[in-house]
Formats: sequence, structure tokens, C-alpha cells
Amino acid sequence: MTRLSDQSLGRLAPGVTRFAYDRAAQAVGIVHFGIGAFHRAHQAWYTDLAMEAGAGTKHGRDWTIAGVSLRSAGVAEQMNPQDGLYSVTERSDAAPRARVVGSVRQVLVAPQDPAAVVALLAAPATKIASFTITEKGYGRAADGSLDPALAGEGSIYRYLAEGLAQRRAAKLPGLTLLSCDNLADNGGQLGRLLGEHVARIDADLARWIADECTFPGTMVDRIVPATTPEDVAVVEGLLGLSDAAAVVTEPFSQWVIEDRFAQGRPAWDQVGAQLVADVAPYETAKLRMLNGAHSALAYLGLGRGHVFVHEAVADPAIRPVIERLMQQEAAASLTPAPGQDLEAYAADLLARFANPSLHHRLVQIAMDGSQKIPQRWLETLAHHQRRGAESPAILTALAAWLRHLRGDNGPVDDPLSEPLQAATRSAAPGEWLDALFGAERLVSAIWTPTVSDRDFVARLL
Ligand code: NAI
Ligand code: CS2
Repeated sequence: MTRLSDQSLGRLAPGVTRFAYDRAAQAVGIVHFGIGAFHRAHQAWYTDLAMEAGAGTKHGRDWTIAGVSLRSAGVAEQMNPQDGLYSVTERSDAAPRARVVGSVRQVLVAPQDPAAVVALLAAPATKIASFTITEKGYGRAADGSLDPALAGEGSIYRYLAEGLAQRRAAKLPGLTLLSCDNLADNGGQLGRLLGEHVARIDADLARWIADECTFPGTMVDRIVPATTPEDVAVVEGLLGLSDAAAVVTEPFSQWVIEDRFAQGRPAWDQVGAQLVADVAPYETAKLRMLNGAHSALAYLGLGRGHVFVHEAVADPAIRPVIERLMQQEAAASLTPAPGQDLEAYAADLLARFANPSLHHRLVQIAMDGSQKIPQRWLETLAHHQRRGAESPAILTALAAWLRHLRGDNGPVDDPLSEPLQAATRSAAPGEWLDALFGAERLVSAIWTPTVSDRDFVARLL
């Protein structure tokens, strides 16, 4: 089968949509770190649509993306032979819809050519650096500070420090640094952590970054399972061309961005993104309701032998826990934005989770729990604890996570897997919560269990 590329684009099967703008005429305006499945199905997809819509507007074009992989060459090998082209296929109970996206120009593998990454960040045409590097990619310690051991040569901080230093030296404007990861206050955390790193090496540069760069917060939402070989085969049938970088997702997408840009932005607002002054109400609702439920589904579902999200959410032994977690616990901890209907939001989330066409694997959600549960569960636990209220659904999910850590569901994929599993081996189940959240805490400082929390969880282990 012929591979998707600029040259073969004219042979695309009918019914597959594609970009209409002249890619070659657009400069690279965005450097994206972590060009994984989500970026391709979300920000790069929005940017593709925005360049289509942006002709003649003040946001113009010149927003093509240079992707950067910090760890492996896999995505570069998938995309560069395709001239950066790939497809996004939406799957639901309706017929699948595929679009070929043209917004990515190239993918660099940072360890192979670090100078090229720095040069891109320092280029006059570059206006935005964005990130989907996973929750663990920010190198945070349990207290939220930067862990120097994780902020070394291979981290984003090294490249950002060098690239921004070159911009300052060349008297170029700063950049918008746009985190699109599932972190609470993702923009604020990125700005603080980068500031910690740079202040250690050049206090003047740290001040320049604080003055000249912006760190808008974002809420990002589109369920994007890891692409499987079966997905690639289905997409090939749809396109009539092979696409090694295909991503499969749902029809739903949402992007809420704080409107603070150092040098402008693509016309994202013309293609469905929302520009707001404060993203917190949207981000907190999404992290605590959608992602909080997702992680609970992952550990409870794996514990009952399920593979996919849609199976777990249909399980009558699990569903009531998820509904309580979303509505009586997470939603109850929120201050909704004007017009935000959290009851309807919960119903919409349950319908999205039930989409059997997505084949969203629970093991994908279960990974990196130590980096995810603080913003997904612990903020809610702490909120109700301060008010003397219990959160039995989240505690039930927490017990399922502990069973996961002790190996009930197989190998544990977490940057802290060794110390976490050591903690669950060295103590009796009734002491596991203290081992993880006690004095020698391994996991975030957001919440400390009470005696009743400890007893509740221990009874479930
Ligand atoms: P992916 O596995 O396809 O891509 C992950 C990217 O992060 C890769 O480029 C990888 O090299 C990079 N990465 C991983 N660990 C890193 C580290 N320690 N330092 C620097 N880079 C690192 O995953 P996907 O689906 O693209 O998701 C990435 C992130 O996007 C998620 O962790 C989440 O924060 C966010 N997200 C994902 C959604 C989804 O449904 N997949 C939806 C909403 C947000
Ligand atoms: C999931 C998220 O893998 C996970 O942790 O909970 O990637 C989820 O699919 C997205 O946040 C949905 O927007």
C-alpha cells in the first residue's frame, strides 16, 4: 500500500477531508515537545483547522508545528517519511470520519540533535512552545518542587533555558509556553518549575523569562487511546493509503485556553477553542470529574478483569462508585463557572466513557498513578476532609490503586513503582496509606489520611 505523503496526497480516498492551505508557504510558528497521540488528535488538529480559517485574519497563518521527541525516535520515523502528514479518525456509533492533518512540518529527536531543538526555540518565527510530555515529564517532587535529578540534560528545562537565553541575546521577544498536560494549574506549574531550574544557572535569564514569556493555563479534553496495529489497518482502508502516524479518537473535543500570549496565536477561537481569562473552573472540573472517574475505572476495572473503559463503566459493581465519585464527591468540591452545568457534564462523561468504538485500554489510564491521583483524587479528598466530610468513592478507588501497586493486575507502570511497591511490601495493609502519604511521603503533599480513612481503605485490601 502506498504511504501517505505530500506526493501521494492526491490519491486520498474520497470522503476523507484534508487541509486546503499551502503548507510550504507557512513558517514554523510552534515547537511542540511530546508529539504523541494526544497532540496529534488535539492541538495539531485544532491548529490545522485554524490555519485553514486563519487566512487574512490578524492571526494569519505561519503556525506550522515542529515536533520534538525527547526520548525515542519512534514518532519521527512514523511522521518524517510522511512529510509530517498523518490522519485523525473519529470513531463512534456513527460511520468513522477521517481527516488528513497538515500542520506538522517535521519531528526532531532531541538527543540526536539538541542544537537543532535549541535553534528552533531561538528562531524569530517561533512564537509558541507547547507541551504534552505526560504528568511525569515535569520532574516534580512529592512537594511539587522541581526534582533536580529529573531536570537534567534530557528534560524540557535544558532546551528551554538554552533556547530562551539565545532569544534574549538576540533581543527577540519571549515565547508563549503552553502546557497541554493533565496537571492542575498546568501553566502556573510549568512557569514555576522552569523558573526554579533557570534561577539555579542564571538569575537574570530567570527574570527575563518571567517578564517576556507567558504561561497560560489550559484545559485539554479529547479521549485518545494509544493507536493499535488494528487501528492502523482500519485507517488504511479508509484513506486508501498507509499512515504509520494515524491517531484514533472520539468526535468530542474541547480546549479552553487562558488568553495570555507573548506573540499572538493561531485562530484557534475560530475553530472551537475557548479563550478565557481564568481556566481554573474548566480545568478543575475536568481533572476531578473526568480524570478522577477515569483513574477509578482503571483500577477498579482491572481488578475485575476488564480491559476497556466501556466494559468497566457498564459493570454494575463499579458504576455506582463512579457516579458517586463524579457527582457527590468531585462535583461537590467545585465552584462551577457561570453556566457550567456539572450534572449534565457528568452525564455527558458517562456517555463518552461508554463509547465501545474507542477501545480505550484501562492499562493506559492506570499508568503513572503517582503523578495522576493528586490532581484527580487528592484535591477532592482534601477539600471534603477540611469540611469534615467523607469521600467513600474515592477511598474505594484508592484501595483499588493500592491493590494495583501490590501487583494484583500485573506489572506496575509508574516512575515511582519501585518505592511504591517496596512500601506495600514492607508494611501491613493497614499501614500502606501511611507508607505512601505519611511522614516519609512518596506521593503528593496535598492530602494526609485520617484514622478513619486508613481503616476504610485497609478493610478493602
Ligand atoms: P503518548 O504516549 O502518545 O505521548 C507521550 C509523549 O510524552 C511522548 O512524546 C513521550 O516521548 C513524551 N514523554 C513521556 N515521558 C516523558 C518524560 N519523562 N519527559 C519528557 N517527555 C516524555 O501519550 P499521549 O496520548 O500523547 O498523552 C500525553 C499527555 O497528553 C498525557 O500524559 C496527558 O497529560 C495529555 N492528555 C492525553 C489525553 C489522551 O486521551 N491521550 C487527553 C488529554 C490530555
Ligand atoms: C486518561 C486521559 O490516560 C489517562 O490518564 O485519563 O488521558 C484522558 O483520556 C484524557 O484526559 C481525556 O481528555
